[in-house]
Amino acid sequence: MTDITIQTQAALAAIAAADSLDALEALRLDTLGKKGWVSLALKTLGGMSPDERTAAAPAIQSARAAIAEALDAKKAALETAELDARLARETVDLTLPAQAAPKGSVHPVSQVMDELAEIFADLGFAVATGPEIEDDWHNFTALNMDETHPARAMHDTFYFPDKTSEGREVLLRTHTSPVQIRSMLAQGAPIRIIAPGRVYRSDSDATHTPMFHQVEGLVIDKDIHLGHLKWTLETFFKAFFEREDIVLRLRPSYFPFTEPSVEVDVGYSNEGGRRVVGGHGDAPGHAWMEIGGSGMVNARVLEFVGLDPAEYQGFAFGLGIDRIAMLKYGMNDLRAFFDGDGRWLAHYGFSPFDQPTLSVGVGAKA
Ligand code: FA5
Repeated sequence: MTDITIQTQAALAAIAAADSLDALEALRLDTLGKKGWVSLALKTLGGMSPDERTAAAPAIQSARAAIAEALDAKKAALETAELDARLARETVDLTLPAQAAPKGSVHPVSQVMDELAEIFADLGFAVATGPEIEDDWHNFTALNMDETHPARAMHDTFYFPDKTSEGREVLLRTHTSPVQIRSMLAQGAPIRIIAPGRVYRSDSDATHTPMFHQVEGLVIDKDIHLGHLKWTLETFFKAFFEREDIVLRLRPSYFPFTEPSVEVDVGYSNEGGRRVVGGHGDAPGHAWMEIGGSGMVNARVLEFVGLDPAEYQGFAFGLGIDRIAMLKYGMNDLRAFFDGDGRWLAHYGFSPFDQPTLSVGVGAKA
């Protein structure tokens, strides 16, 4: 037997006996590695005469092929064995309680809803809810938008094919205002509620999404006027943004369910590409951002729910929760709210222990 044959047989035996991937790697380096004996032997071919090369080359090349094949086969076998061993070792007992530290976080929208409830509770408001699958009577008609009212078309409504037993259209509520109707019908007056929740419109870009969140506010009592509305919103925003220099602008507007109606804008400035609320929107470097609609509840709405407008009046407002969350926590694309991206949630989410309270602060971030 030639030296090469003896060396090859020894290498093949060592490969067969290797009991770990590390040992196998050491054998690969010894043979086919840059300084391995097979590679060095191959290099000697270059210095041989053509006759010598013809005589020596087949043995070296077949040694290389045999060793490479043996290494590959052994590697695959060792990997399979290792995986089998791991699978046998790492059994999971699904009946055990979770041991890892909690990884979930509270979505900024949920956090802001808790903050809203905390601030408005302090102002004497209760939290009311209503169904997301509504009928057109609560969503439109009782809010003074009859079937032919043009504002119905402006809401880009998602309709269901079926009707209710009373023959009403079924839809995904386009705003939280139907909760005003449901609350007044259930409770009468006086009333002081907020109603946070999901609403739906067929609408999508960086500041509009087909599902978004609003919070409705409703106060009905005797002698309520627009001044109460402005004070309530200003007091809320100062507590919410935790700063005193909040300036609101009430802009005349139109909603069928309020008369007069005002659009609420908040002054902000741009700092390093981030919108920071505070200051007068007309001041240098500042602008106004629309955050909601409001007004005095239309007498026709009070009549729809059986209240006497000569006795009771009130105000209502509807704010975009996602917009105020973006402003407070510095996000710039609304669509990211609903992507379910774990990295976004890890960055912008809140610890479940970070409960907003007025004494500790409604903006504390863990
Ligand atoms: C309304 O929905 C009225 N119901 C508000 C209201 C309530 C007025 C009570 C008077 C009395 P509007 O369509 O303007 O109004 O929506 C209110 C706010 O919701 C907007 O200012 C905005 O902040 C937010 N909003 C509206 N559309 C979207 C959307 N597609 N994505 C995210 N936020 C939105």
